[in-house]
Amino acid sequence: MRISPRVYGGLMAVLFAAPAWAGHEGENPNPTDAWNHTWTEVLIDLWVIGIIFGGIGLFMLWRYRAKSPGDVGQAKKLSLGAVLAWSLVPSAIFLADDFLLSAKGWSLWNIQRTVPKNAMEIKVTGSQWAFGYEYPNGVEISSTDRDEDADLFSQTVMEGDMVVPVGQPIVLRMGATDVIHSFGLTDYRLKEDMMPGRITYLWFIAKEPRVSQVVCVEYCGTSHAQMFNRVVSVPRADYEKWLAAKKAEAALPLIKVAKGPSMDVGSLAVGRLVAAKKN
Ligand SMILES: [Cu+2]
Repeated sequence: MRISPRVYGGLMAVLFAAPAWAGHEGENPNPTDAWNHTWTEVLIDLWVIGIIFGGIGLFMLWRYRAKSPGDVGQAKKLSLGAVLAWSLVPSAIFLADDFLLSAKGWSLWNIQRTVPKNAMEIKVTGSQWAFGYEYPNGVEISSTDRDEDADLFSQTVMEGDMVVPVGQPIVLRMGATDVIHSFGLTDYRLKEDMMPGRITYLWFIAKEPRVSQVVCVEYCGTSHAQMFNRVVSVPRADYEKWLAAKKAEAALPLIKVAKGPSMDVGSLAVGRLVAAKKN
């Protein structure tokens, strides 16, 4: 079977036009959009390549099928040019597309690693088995503040949520106190390890009010599956109100709620809550 240069040209054009169909180039530096965009391109290219090569394979199966039980068939002698073309052209198509996607992945990685100058920093600490957050004004939140029977799909802010303002780039500076954890913010297509003795970071920006789940995505011990909480993005005015309320709550005198030599972060938070309700 001969495939004319025109057909090859057409196939390549379809393959390389695919990224353009997938969206617009470089108009928005929001990493979440960029990750979604690149993933769409990869999927489109996989489909295009799959259909082209699968189609050629199926055509060959049909074209050169055995026509009777004794039909053995004979390999046609190919010229050197045909052998080279059949090996190199498909490889070149694959490789060129791989290089194109790698280059786009590289530019996306640069977006993800370059924190905007106006980003607000939140310190995040992973420990068995909780995420702790510290805001620039000293407010501290822990995922253990969450009620055990809390509705995780609730659309309102609850205890233990990390709350961020919409439209504000947020950079998370992350570490761990014990073993390796990993901060998985799947709605934003983000994941970064949290390690003892090393500070890692990632940044994101919420485009609209929404509730997103954070999960630990590095197995970190018995209660790894309990290590999750929520990132809730709200309009800036609501964020300021929430932050001020948290600041006021933190200033309340602590009352002892746990007997024994030490209180964990959860009991401290409960202590503040109890004090807040009394006032
Ligand atoms: Cu963990």
